[in-house]
Amino acid sequence: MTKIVGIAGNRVIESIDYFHGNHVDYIQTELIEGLQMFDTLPIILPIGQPELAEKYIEKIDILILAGGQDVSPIYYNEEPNRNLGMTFPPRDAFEIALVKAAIRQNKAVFGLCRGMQLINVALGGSLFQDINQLPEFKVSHLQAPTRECFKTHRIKISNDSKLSSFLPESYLVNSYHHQAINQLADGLFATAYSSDGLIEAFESQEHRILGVQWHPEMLWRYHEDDRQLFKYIVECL
Ligand SMILES: [Mn+2]
Repeated sequence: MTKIVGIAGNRVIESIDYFHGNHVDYIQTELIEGLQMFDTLPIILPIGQPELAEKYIEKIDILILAGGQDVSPIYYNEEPNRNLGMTFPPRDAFEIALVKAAIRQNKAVFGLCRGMQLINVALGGSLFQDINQLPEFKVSHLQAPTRECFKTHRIKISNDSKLSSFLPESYLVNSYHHQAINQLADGLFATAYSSDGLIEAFESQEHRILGVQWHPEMLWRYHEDDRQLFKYIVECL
């Protein structure tokens, strides 16, 4: 059966000049086309009122949360660190409501990079606002300007995880984050770590949740493993 996949959109705040005075809600083409490899109907959910989340979730089978701005620390009760990047609280509020509604309605939820962090915050966890200020994290998790199609750091995947059913224990990923999971929310289990000890994936036993800290949408054209990840999200999560 064709799965309807709702991808929570981002907004180009700075797009006034390019789009003739208009703001634009969007999602990356690579993410849409990764889903279109399989039997899906991807739709973009424009940023809206949190009160609409339940109705949006009723229309979809799978919720996907993509990358982007830092999650506002307002949502995990911290003051902003001076190295916090751009935040966009209306997106956070809408996506937090979508995650909660998807769990209530037992829909699958997949988050990548910021999306993974957002799920953790929605469920009561917290983030490191800037890992580059913390000397214990020695691995480079911001690989730019190395291109996104190249995998740059290694992670270790737990052998009892969902990911281990199609990925090897020692696995290479790309990396574009300066934030990371700090306190993991109740009900989530870390299933992959970088060699410096950051959580690179989590799942839930109770709910249909998978989060990864890397960007599979930038990799699937080049790496079969990442096509398998999209297949898993669509067919098994
Ligand atoms: Mn990383």
